[in-house]
Amino acid sequence: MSLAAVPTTTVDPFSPEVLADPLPFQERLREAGPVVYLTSHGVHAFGRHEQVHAALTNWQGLQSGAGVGLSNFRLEKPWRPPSLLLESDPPRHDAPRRVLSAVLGPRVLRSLRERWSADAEALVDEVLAGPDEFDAVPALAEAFPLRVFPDAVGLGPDGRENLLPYGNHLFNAFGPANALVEAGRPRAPELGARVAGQCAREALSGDGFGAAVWAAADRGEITPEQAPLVVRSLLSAGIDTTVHGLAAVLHAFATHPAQWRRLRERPQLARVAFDEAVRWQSPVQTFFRTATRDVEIGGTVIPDGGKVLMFLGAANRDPRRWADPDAFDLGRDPSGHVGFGMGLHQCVGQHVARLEAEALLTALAARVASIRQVGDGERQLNNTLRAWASIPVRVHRA
Ligand code: OVM
Repeated sequence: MSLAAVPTTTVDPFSPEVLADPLPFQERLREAGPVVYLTSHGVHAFGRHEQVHAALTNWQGLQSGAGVGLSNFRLEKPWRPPSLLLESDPPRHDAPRRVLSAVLGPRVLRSLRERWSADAEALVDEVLAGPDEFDAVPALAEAFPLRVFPDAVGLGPDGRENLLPYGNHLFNAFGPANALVEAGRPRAPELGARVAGQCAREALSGDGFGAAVWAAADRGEITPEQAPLVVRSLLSAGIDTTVHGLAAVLHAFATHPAQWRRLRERPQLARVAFDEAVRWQSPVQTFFRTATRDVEIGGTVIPDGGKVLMFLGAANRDPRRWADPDAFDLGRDPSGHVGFGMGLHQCVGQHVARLEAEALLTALAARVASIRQVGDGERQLNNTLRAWASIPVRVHRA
């Protein structure tokens, strides 16, 4: 183990300047060393693929149960009851994970494929019936997940407008208590209560993901107390992530016309295109872990109880791991990216996300000869998400 001092930086990665344009900071972080100490928050950070991967797969040494944001649940009260999946460790993590993994398994997704393809075709036809120029964020990236996912969970018609504001605050709350968190705080208790209400058995239809979670409780696979929190994970992790994942792939194609032509020639590339966009934009940029003991990563000892910050987005553009990392390229194999995490906690809904993306991209590719971004668009600043408020595009119908 090297005794060299750990490089430090005073830059705050959650400042508005870095959130608006995180790539220059992430490059400096990677080049500074395998581990960098952030004086702004008193945490060690990883920007290289090797150390981010090592941290994600070391659940024994780096726990999630003390929170995957900056806040240490050993010392501070969480703003909401902790997630049984995201913010928990084996063995308590495993039953909820098994249940949700089965609920979102291949058999269920096969049954959704046809319906979601038809839904995507209908949405794209509606959008194309309007002006050639439109904002792809509300029209497609938000509209499609909001059209299919709450129905698949089995939510009632009321209260769906709370899902995006809830998710936006949740993902901000993983970061430091900065202005983004302060802005969301007034509504947080109300949004938390409304979303919790939507997780009750009585609030859910009999045939969705939510009912399937409750059925697992009836079979004794999880307790009835756990069921609403497992449903809450669907509503927490399943909306903003897919909205900004779809925004990422739409932005990618709208700025890479040759790649769009390639997708049109081979629509089977839709799935790899989505993963490549998740690598390239990394809609979920960062998560923290907490050291359960003194643990060595990249030649540095993280002290027991110390928080570490994993830059998924930086790892996904690490030139040590990827050739030409800044290129959005349907010809590369993006597998091994950490945009869905890695290891024990790797995104349990990733197949749902891919199915949504495949349905939407396939419908678009069949109907849209060209899609070009007109103007820079507008980012939506968030402490965790690399998000879009607006992506203006012009399309030509096929
Ligand atoms: C959860 C949860 C919330 C946000 C994100 C996430 C990316 C999970 O409540 O389980 O995974």
